[in-house]
Amino acid sequence: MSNKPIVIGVAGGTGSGKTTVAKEIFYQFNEQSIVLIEQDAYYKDQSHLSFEERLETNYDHPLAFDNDLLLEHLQLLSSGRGINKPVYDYKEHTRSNDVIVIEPKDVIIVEGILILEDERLRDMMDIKLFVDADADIRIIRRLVRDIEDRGRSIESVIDQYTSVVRPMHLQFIEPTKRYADVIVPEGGQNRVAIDLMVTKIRTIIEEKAIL
Ligand code: UZR
Ligand code: MG
Repeated sequence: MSNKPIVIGVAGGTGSGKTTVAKEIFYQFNEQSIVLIEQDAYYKDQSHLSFEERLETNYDHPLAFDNDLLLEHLQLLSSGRGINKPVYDYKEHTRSNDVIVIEPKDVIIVEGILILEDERLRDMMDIKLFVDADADIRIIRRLVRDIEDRGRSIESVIDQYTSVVRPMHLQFIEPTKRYADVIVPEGGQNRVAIDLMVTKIRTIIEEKAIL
């Protein structure tokens, strides 16, 4: 890999299908040439807080993320150096002691609810996507996922959604749609949008190879 990598941002609200879109793009490329970085991995280290204090954190607020570290890592990858990607422990609500070593690649996909909120991150991206889905579909997906995968109760998911997730979405996530190059409706199901993205990325890679 000789040239600067292509950085693609995939934003969108919870349950919008952004992780699916990011993975669908990811799987179309050779693992040697692409890497997927989840903003979730860059939730701030909270090891200095007690477990009870960590439960009080607003995880849908821009300040919950260590964007300085994410930016530094994107810059390192862009300059051809590897990174130690942090691993977030959802059970303990803090950064774990593990890291994942990531070598530089041709294509970097950055995926997360608030990746378009930080101007410094936006400036790193060549293509910015906002995956869109109606709020009723998103809450249904979130309910199923949190109950099945995270052992939450219906009441706790609804309570968290109405008190935190929804207001933060309206205040911080939805407004970042304006920064997107492409708005993708019906996220993971949208084959046309995914194929268009893959074609576009391949074109950029080929152009860079010729330069
Ligand atoms: P997606 N989140 C947790 O539930 N627990 C944590 O420790 C850290 C994050 C949730 C976060 C946000 N909110 O809505 C969601 N809360 O992960 C973002 N509360 O992830 O886009 O995949 O839904
Ligand atoms: Mg996700």
